[in-house]
Amino acid sequence: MRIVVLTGGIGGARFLTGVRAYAGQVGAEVTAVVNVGDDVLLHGLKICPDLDSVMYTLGGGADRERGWGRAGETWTVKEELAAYGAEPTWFGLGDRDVATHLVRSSMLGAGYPLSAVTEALCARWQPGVRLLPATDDRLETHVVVSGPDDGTTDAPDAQRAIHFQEWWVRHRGALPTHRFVFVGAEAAKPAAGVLDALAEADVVLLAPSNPVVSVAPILAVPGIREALVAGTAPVIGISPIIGGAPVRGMADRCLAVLGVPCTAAGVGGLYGPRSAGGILDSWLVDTADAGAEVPGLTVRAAPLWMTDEAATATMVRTAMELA
Ligand code: GDP
Ligand code: FO1
Ligand code: CA
Repeated sequence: MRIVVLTGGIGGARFLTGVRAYAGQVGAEVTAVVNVGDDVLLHGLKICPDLDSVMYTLGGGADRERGWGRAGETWTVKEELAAYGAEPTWFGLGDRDVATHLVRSSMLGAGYPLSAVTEALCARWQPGVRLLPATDDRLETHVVVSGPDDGTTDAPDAQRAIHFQEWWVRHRGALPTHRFVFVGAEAAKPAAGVLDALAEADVVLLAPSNPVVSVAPILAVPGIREALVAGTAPVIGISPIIGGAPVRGMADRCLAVLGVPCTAAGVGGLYGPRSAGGILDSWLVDTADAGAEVPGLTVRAAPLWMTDEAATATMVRTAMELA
């Protein structure tokens, strides 16, 4: 049995620990197709937050509390960069984390595609699932905002696009926000292995990741959404929204920008049923949202709190039953 998971960072990484445990019980192979829209080039380094969150979490090296970056991290490089006044100072690169970005950046500079670099990094972390970036091409989520920048602008209401990391980490998503743009998506191609994995999948799971800035940029790569829709594998989504709120992160802000209600039914409707131009066959919601309806979809309720690996594996088993 082959399971493909479309995933973002922290929520997706948690989910994948459960998928890996379930796969171990039933002898399945798992491929995760990971968002790259959060990726950013800073201080000459290529940083891939979602790939790293998944790799560190599955490899046992993540800071569980913070959710991103390495456990046991120190911040000397960050302090030294700040001493030079090197911008941006609002983005924290940990010393251990920097080693990952150095290896990645030098391999990319030598001409290896991101998928091959990810495989090389995973040789150390042994995540137990195959990690594929959605694309090897440059694809970045930018956010069209207005409001004060540095306070000196003559036209404070003018719209401008900033990188997703600046929107989230620097401004905490609090600027007037108009839309998300996946820069480079039109020209991007699915990374090596992605279309084959989807074609050979027995089941496709949409992790309970942020639908707007984690899953949508994956689907924006031409060919991926089409492969999901045309594929024979059932596509089952797991709601990231429980009782009208994201468990953590910025999904509420992102959904508001799209005018989509921050509810399990709202996100299910955003993905939509495959029978009516969407991508889903079934939608799993939390027991707090039992009774949620999405026209055209089989909706089932089960506990969706990913409190530990066992609870998450049970949740995955329920999702697999929907297939
Ligand atoms: P990011 O890329 O680091 O933002 O992580 P993801 O996009 O993969 O996941 C973020 C989403 O995970 C958020 O919208 C949360 O609502 C969701 N999430 C986090 N923990 C849980 C949980 O225990 N259960 C469910 N159902 N969703 C969760
Ligand atoms: N999130 C923060 O809130 N502040 C940071 O300084 C920060 C640095 C950082 C460095 C590497 C990395 O892989 C992730 C990092 N994150 C940081 C998390 C990241 O901004 C977002 O949570 C994700 O991109 C959302 O998926
Ligand atoms: Ca993300």
